[in-house]
Amino acid sequence: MDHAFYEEKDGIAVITFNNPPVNGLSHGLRKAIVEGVDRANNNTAIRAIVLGGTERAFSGGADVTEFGTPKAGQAPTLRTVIEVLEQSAKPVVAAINGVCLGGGLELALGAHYRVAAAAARVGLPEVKLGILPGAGGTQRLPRVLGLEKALNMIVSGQVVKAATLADSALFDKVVEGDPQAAAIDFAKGLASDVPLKRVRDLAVSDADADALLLNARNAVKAGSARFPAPAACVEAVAASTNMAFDDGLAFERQQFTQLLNSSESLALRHVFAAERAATKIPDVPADTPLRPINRVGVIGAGTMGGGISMNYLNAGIPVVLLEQKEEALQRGVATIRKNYENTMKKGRITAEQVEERMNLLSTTLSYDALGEVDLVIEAVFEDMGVKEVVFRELDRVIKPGAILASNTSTLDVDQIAAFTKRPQDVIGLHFFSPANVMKLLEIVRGAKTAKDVLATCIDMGKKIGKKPVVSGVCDGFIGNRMLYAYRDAADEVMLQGAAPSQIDRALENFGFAMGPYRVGDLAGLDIGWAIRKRKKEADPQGYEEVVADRLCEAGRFGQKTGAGWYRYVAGDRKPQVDPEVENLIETFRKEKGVTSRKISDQEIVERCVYALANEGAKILEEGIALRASDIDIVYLNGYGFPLHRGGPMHYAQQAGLFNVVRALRQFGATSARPQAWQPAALLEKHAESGDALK
Ligand code: 3H9
Repeated sequence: MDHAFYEEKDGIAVITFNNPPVNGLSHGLRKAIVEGVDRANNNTAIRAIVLGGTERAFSGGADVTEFGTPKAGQAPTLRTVIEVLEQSAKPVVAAINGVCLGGGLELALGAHYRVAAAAARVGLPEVKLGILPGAGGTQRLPRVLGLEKALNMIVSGQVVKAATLADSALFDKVVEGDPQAAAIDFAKGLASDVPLKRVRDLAVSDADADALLLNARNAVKAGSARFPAPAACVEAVAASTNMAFDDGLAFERQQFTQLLNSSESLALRHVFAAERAATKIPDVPADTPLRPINRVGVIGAGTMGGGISMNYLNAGIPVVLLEQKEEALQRGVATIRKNYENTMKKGRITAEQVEERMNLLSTTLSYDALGEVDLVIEAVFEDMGVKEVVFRELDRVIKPGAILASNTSTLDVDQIAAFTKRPQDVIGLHFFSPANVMKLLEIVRGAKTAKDVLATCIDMGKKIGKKPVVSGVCDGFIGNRMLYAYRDAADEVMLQGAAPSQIDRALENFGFAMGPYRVGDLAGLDIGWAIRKRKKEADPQGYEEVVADRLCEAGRFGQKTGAGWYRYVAGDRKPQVDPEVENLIETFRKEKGVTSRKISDQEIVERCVYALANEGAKILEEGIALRASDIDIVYLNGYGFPLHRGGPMHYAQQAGLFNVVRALRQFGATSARPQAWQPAALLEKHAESGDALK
């Protein structure tokens, strides 16, 4: 493939990048740019060089797929390409359209002149991948934007429209429409006897530099234990103010290399690729025609139904909300309004936006009002009998071709689909509470779900700002099924001697937003108790009692009753360790014949996180999840797994699958439920071969 096209137009050499989808600066493209510039410089008929990309992208930056491969460092490196531009005897003009990010912007900063489309989007988002701009961006951007603006952009990774920077030295010209024609005109108008402009020759001057840098250092301090990149960005930009240009470049380079090899950057880059992979389904072609979603019906105006509705209202899609009783409907609508008004008070939306969104919401008590919706999502009580009534009604009233979705978190979507005469149109859309906030959307593909229904739901999920992940049908789907394994692992280590507070602390230090017992107290322990009581009734002999049963028997349902795994002082959500709970657990241990032992935080983390990864591997080998990285997306966006660890499967991979399997076997050897620790066959296979889980 030609990575760039070279043309000559009226004495101007035009080099057009051709590396779809976003002109990532791969080895092939880097080489093609240098060859083009050399060719132009060797041709006496050429006066100037114009570099550009496509309408979509000047360049999305360094080719992230090359990271960690020999190609990344293969000559010419991006730094060399930039030097070649800067030292070109003939003027180089960058014509910037679409996105111009990271290495793409660094490349443009190596040109002598820059002409941009007003709508082009520019930025140095490297920090979001856990690195910093490594091809001179931290030294050159402050020279054209000034210290403050450049510092903010580099530390935040913010991407802005070229029009907003039209007055800065970043651009020589900002135009409406096609920047290439404008860049060619600009190049033709350049006088031949004027010395070429080089960004490296500009000074970074800011009287407040010390104060700005101090502020920036303070701002990034808190997060730097988990994410070192923002602090490194500040130091690299600081170097632009107090080092000679080439020394600044060398400092930036050293910081870049260090970050590139950090586990945080590896995790963030994994997540970048994982998010994009998750929406691709091998047997569903990318060009599958989508069904239109112009109107949505939601059944149930409780917390879940209300939150789900808000996603569509936010995206400008009208919603019809259905309830059985007028009172419940009014309560649901009032909650939605209150949520919007709270967002407005925080200044995130305007009063007009609140009204606009509320005007898109209509309500009904009758299924017959749902005839015209394109998608209906039920969020009613989690009981198969109730779902049956709802789906039979929906099948009666919903127009042909509309999508029928259940928000079930555990029930069998195939069984639900069988209540209708159109199982091909039925799918699970598992939103996470609060549904208007949480990013995860588990899309449950039934055995008969049509491909275009799946493709439409993935696309719709992206449009409403969710991270969609496809799951097959099983109890708990991907996320909750793994959660059972995680909680069981926590309960087992508690039984062996760890206090709930130690378990929570260990997992919070690992990076979870909240440990499992604090989560339990927040969510309420009575819900799980009710489920367990039903199980016990159904199978008294097979039922295995847990400590949580004792808490509930004592009326300790969590925060709402002032006591659960912890004690709470009225009006304060801060958990207090409660000796009563410790006694209760110790009694339970004695009854079970367990002598408690001292357990390290590391063991707690390994047990809980490896239990997640092991269940994840079973889900993968059963084909419930399509990829290991899909499981990571589920855990990062729905279950508070720490981002800098990249998800449970990525974490296990980094820990070494051999080590994980070995630990699972050890945990199983001392467990009262050894089968729960049986390593997944897939984990064993990969531990043996050393191949990465895919
Ligand atoms: C860097 O530059 C380091 C330098 O400072 C130093 C070097 C020494 N490379 O997001 P989308 C692919 S670090 C290769 O779905 P959108 C992406 O995987 C880099 N491929 O579309 C996807 O592929 P597929 C700094 C890339 O329109 C397709 O493009 N740059 C790259 O919503 C479409 O992506 C960044 O951090 C890349 N750099 O958004 C920018 N970027 O179709 C990261 C994207 O096979 N990228 N792809 O799934 C983005 O922010 C967005 O992808 C972008 C497009 C705004 C470009």
